[in-house]
Amino acid sequence: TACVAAPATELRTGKPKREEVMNGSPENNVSDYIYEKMGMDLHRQPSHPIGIIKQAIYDFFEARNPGMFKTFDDRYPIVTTRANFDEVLVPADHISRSPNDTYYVDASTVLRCHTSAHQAETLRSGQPAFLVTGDVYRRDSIDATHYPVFHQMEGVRVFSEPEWVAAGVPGAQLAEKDLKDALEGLAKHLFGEVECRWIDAYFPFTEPSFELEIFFKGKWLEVLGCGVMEQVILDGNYKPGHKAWAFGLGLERLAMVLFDVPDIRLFWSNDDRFLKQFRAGDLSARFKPYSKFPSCYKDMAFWVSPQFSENNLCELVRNIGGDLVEEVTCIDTFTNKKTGKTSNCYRIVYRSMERSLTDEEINALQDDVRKQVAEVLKVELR
Ligand code: FA5
Ligand code: MG
Repeated sequence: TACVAAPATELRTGKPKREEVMNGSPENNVSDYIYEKMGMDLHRQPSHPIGIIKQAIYDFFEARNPGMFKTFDDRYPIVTTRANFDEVLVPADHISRSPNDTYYVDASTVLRCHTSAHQAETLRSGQPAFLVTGDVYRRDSIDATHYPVFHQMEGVRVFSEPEWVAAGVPGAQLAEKDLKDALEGLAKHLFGEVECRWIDAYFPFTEPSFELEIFFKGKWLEVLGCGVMEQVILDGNYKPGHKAWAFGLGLERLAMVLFDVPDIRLFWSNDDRFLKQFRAGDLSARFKPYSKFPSCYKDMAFWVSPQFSENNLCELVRNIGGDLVEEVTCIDTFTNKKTGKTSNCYRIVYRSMERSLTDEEINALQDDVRKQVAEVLKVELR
């Protein structure tokens, strides 16, 4: 039953074992594809956009309320249905419990579908204010802003009676005001001026409840859910006579807005062309699109001439290959001691933003490049 103190659970960390996640139980509906994403912990990589945005949010709350929020990044993603649903008052017949919506490990164990699964246990451990970040799993629709694995940050802050007495308002009112102030402040901290709106919402674990939407690429994008915590959760897991707010942020959604990332799948990319665009602590990066199509490179070695310069070469290559040329780099250079002649080897990477290139067209371009480099830059091809 909900809100009765559960026995303390052992805190496990690290990548779950395959046998634990895909255990052959009749209720199990976890696929290999999902299992492979477990333990990747994008939120714990300081230079990944998800890690950067997590840290920026931690920094915001530390600046707003120094020393107040305790942070947790390594809560195990496999939780009981009790933690995921019962303890946050999700009704027995709620759609989110269906195996159509949630990944079950067995009848009473799921891949958490939200970080709210950690609200009750963290309150029971005596924490009055905390931020819990982790990967969450949902069977969900597929589009540019939905993915079956994503990252949430749960925030909870408890208020005691002296605080709302001092503020001269009822506790629930203080909690709601502080919640909205904090989240609007956060939006401003991350995005500067951005169009935001509050939508009335429903969650079983908060009342009243709200969602925050941000205007992004011509549409309103939901970035978080929040509200004043249902009293029975707080009374049963913390102490009676308090009030609290709670929120759950979608980190991918926030990172998409901040870094101008157009597709949620990009966060799972191993491609350096994505990863190298972001640096720990830097909120100013804006994603520059690159092609999804394969590249093809050609190397070309020659003895340089007085007419040769790298810029001349690039100009010539660009004139022939246009936007099909992605990169020109010198991969080797040496000088012959006897003759004093210098040899360079250049690599030309070809790639289209729109299509896969054929061998024939790249060979034709490269032949042209070789011919003109010899004629115009007077180099001696090797
Ligand atoms: C929840 O998960 C609530 N637990 C949030 C909450 C916490 C409310 C505490 C009140 C108090 P929701 O299902 O709306 O709510 O998800 C929260 C956020 O996760 C969304 O606003 C969105 O930013 C993000 N999100 C939801 N589904 C996906 C998805 N498939 N892919 C990427 N992000 C998603
Ligand atoms: Mg929602």
